Amino acid sequence: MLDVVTLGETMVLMTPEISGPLRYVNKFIKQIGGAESNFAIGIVRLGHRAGWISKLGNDEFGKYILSFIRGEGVDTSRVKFDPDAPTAVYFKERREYGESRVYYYRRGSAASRLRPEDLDPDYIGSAKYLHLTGITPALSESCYQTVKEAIKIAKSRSVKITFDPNIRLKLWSKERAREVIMELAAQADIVLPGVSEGEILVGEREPEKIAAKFLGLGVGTVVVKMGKQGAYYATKSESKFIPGFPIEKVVDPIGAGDGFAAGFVTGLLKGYSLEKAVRLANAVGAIVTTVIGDVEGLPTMDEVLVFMGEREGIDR
Ligand code: KDG
Repeated sequence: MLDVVTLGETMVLMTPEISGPLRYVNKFIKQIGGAESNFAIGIVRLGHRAGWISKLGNDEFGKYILSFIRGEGVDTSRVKFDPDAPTAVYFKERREYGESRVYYYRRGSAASRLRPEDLDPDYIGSAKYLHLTGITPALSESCYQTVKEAIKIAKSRSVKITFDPNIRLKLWSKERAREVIMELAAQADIVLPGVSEGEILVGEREPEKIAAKFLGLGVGTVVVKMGKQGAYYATKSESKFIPGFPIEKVVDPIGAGDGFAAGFVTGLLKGYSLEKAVRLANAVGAIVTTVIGDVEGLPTMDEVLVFMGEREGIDR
């Protein structure tokens, strides 16, 4: 029995040792990144059970990713190796000002060959939540069909669907992203857009207006991520803005949204109120930004409680 199941691509992440244009970088640290496995690792660190469905190349990078994610305690029993396609790689480019950039080497990857037949309905049906993102349907037509099939299975088995738009404009156009993501989000129980995603998807920048658009489609709960400011949640019967946690020095914001989602779903699994779950989500997202890497900063429940001032930390 799992608490959550998720599916998507994980890549080897090459993180430069220095900031600046990649052409001048000679040394990289090998890490991993993938929105859905980041989320699954986050769920496990926070004390629940998660399964991750994917495909990896039958190569050294694929083996590295599998053992890393399995080593974190995520169930990887439904991960397949594809002998005919490689594991994807992505590079970050660190900048001292503005956002970090990413460069993908993922076209034709093993994960882009995920097909609806790769899904085991009983496996998805054994979880309480299915977590999906807008990255997977952007990878290929077969990935898009796989996400739609996963939604169908979850709905037929009363598994709640959480959906994070995670718009990646290096993978598709704004128009196509809007069309597909809105189609998928409308079928989810919980949608977690960022403010800039709200602008692309529903043409609004105000959290209240973004949430109203998704609620109007029949989504039960919308949580709008507002970065360091915090988040705004809304259902048909309640809504509230929950302030974020100040972070002195953000060293790497990539992965914060996945940490936020893991914190929020963990709160729901613990039976927290929406307000308390969003507060936990804000804290997890903030902590992730303090460590270089997409998953390395994901905290345990004890660490988050200390960070939120709800438990005393003992360091020595
Ligand atoms: O949310 C963080 C992810 O974007 C990162 O880990 C890599 O999955 C990834 C992607 O497609 O960019």
